[in-house]
Amino acid sequence: MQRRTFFSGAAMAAATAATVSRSALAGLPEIQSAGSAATGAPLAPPDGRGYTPVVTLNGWTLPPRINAGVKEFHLVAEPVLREMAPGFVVNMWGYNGQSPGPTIEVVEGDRVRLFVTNRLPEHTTVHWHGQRLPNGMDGVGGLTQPQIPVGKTFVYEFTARRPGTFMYHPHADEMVQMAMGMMGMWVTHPRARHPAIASVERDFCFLLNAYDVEPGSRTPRVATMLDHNIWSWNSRVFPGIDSLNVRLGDRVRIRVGNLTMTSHPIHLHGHEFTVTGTDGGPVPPSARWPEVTTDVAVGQMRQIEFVADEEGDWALHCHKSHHTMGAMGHGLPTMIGVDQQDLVERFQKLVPGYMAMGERGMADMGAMQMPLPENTQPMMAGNGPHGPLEMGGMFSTLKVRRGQKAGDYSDPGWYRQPPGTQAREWTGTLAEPVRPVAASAPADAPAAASVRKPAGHAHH
Ligand SMILES: [Cu+2]
Repeated sequence: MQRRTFFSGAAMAAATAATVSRSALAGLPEIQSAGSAATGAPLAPPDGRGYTPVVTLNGWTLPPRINAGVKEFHLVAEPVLREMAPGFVVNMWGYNGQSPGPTIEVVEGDRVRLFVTNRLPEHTTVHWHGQRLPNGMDGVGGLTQPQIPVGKTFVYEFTARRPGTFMYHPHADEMVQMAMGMMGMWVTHPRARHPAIASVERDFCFLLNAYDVEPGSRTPRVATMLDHNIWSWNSRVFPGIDSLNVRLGDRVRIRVGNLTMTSHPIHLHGHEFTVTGTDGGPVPPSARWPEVTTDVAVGQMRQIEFVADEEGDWALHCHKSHHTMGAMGHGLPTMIGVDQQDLVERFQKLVPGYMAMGERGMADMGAMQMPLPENTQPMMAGNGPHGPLEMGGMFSTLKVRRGQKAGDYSDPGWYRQPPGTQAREWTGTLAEPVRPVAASAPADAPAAASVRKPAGHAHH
């Protein structure tokens, strides 16, 4: 088998269209592997059927081999190195060179054959989350099939019966294999115009995933149940997550799947959206309502849509604020208002370069060049056009530009706001605050408001 490095969607599409001999079709489809965490170009429909292909953030779409009308894919489960952000590389398990694995993109009614080769050090399976399929193709090790042993290849085959957004992941030693990054997305486009599925100009997808990577280490801790410290989209953390670049007026769809162990309220600035689809399929238009945040629970998928009709750089992020942070010590105390100067001087005698954290909040940490253990993503990172962004984890931007060309997904750079449209300092004199006069207060009223707190938690 030949191994090839993935370069671009266009190159892949060309490779797919190349003539393949009949004897070659009897063998396994060649292994296609991604060498980097760059966002791959959308893969033009390989059989000429019209749909807007998806763009997988910091991921790519696996080109099929078409064999007598069947779309064939070859997934290789294997250890990979994933660069989660520039300079932060983690040992993971994934598919075809990356975690997550490549996106599988087909059309409703397509016959699909998936070869899965196991190059992990233990057995695995692939479960096709959300799909209608014969029971024996559901990929639950022990229940619907024997596990795929180390070194072996299994074949899954079924018809993509309903359009929608799906995920794939192992149903074998799941806690370990998903904690190590084994997952991917699957998009099935409708075969014809569908009353509940709009055609869009931009279609993005990504998975929410989470890891527990101890600062200074390179391998996720697989026994962590809830207390993960790296919150990622497609195994990338801000500022390593690419922006979603669209043209002003585009109808945009974003498909978000959650394979972490907690829910993520995904929030978009500057626009309202509707949830147009879930794992169960398209939401009937009469059942939709506007939102600016949608919670994506564990094991769920949410598909949101909106018209990008406001120019600018709009934040798109999880609204749990610790999910937009990088790794931090779990025991970090709140130090706001605590004068640490005396302590700092004493510590600096013992630990040269010691810095106090958080006396005025934690914003200083975004600008500080704190010495960090090797291979550790800072808690807050990234610089914008107006200073440090003080973000990490599940954060990116929707960049809406008048001048973005149709089909151009490249980053247009930072938005230049028209003069007079940005928040600015007010330089007048500050008046004394006006306080109400308590002239008619009863004589026995307390002089100042007081709050009595319960002495313990026993009374709650
Ligand atoms: Cu979150």
